[in-house]
Amino acid sequence: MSHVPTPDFAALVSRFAIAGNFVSAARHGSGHINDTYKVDCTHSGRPVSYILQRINHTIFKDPAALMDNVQRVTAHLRAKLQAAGVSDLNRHALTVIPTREGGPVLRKDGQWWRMYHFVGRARTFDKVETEAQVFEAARAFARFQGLLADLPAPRLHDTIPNFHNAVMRLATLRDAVKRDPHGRAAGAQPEIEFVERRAAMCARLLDRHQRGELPERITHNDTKLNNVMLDEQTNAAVCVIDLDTVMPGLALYDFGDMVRTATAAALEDERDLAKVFSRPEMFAALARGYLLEAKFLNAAEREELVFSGRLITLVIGIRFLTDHLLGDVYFKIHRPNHNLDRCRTQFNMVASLEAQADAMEQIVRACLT
Ligand code: ADP
Ligand code: GN1
Ligand code: MG
Repeated sequence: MSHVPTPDFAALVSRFAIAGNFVSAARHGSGHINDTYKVDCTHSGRPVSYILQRINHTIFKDPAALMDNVQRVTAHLRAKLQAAGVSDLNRHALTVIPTREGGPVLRKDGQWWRMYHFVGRARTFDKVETEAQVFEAARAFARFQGLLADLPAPRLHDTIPNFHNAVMRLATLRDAVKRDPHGRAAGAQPEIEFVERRAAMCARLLDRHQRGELPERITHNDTKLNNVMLDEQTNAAVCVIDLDTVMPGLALYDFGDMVRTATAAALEDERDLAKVFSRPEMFAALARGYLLEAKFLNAAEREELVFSGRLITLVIGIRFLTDHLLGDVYFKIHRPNHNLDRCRTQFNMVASLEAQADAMEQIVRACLT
């Protein structure tokens, strides 16, 4: 969406029920999907900040339904945190700022905009630095799943249907290879073959779900590490963010995406593949943090924790590869072949996770006893 001209931020922000006067707005964060800005205002002489986001409505086809989910989820989290005696609720649950008309999202010139309170004195990590950070982040995502377990009906909207459906993602890749609209398949042959050698992995969790062994839960579905904010002083988890994909899913998809991002020794787009591997000490911290909190997991879910890391990493790699073949229409790119580079790191991670699978199973078993 980078072709969209720079918005008139002052005019946009004036349509939301914020306290204070607009001062400035600047691009913020490194998400691949939405356009995110930090908005600085002053209120009674004091600085106050907000997050303003243009929802990517090419990807999220029904932003009104998405915001309905976000409102229900954030209200539920807030009520439960309040009941548990948590103070400073705007910092611990994402808080939607309504428009002046009272709605959760502003429709303007064909774009969809929303605002959140800015979670201050906290930061996100594209690459995690310490085991304490991983432990805290994993606990936060597990707690998030636990707090949402009793969200009242109706079922949340599927903001992106089949989001983690590995069989469907594989079929979409195969179709992209066959059509090859940009002539890029020849240059990605080793990556395509890497996937084909692992095609049988794709149905495993879906089959167990269909057999009733893996239950549907309310899950975050995008638990990469930069979607949880940690206190910049203490590293304590402050707030789970990026709630666009919160919807019914498998708990294992959330655990798997944490394995993919929290244990990676390098950034998602690192070109020096020698630097890309899964760090066992980070996996241990992740398993400890997650399992300390996720007491709700059943036996089948526990059995598949280690596998889920390999699967989700393969699937995200498949999605990067597909987007590369289709001309970079989904993930934001900042250089040529960016999605191919991202795909390569994911497949290196898969290979590293395969090599460490037995050791990882032992770590999980130790956490469970
Ligand atoms: P995307 O879907 O594009 O990943 P996110 O909602 O994750 O968008 O936002 C991108 C980045 O902006 C986050 O990684 C985080 O650093 C920052 N961010 C998002 N929401 C907030 C918030 N409420 N307070 C502070 N920072 C935020
Ligand atoms: C996207 O929105 P962001 O940047 O947190 C993507 C995830 C991928 C991730 C890969 C809605 O996450 O599914 O795992 O990029 N989100 C969506 O970095 O597709
Ligand atoms: Mg994000």
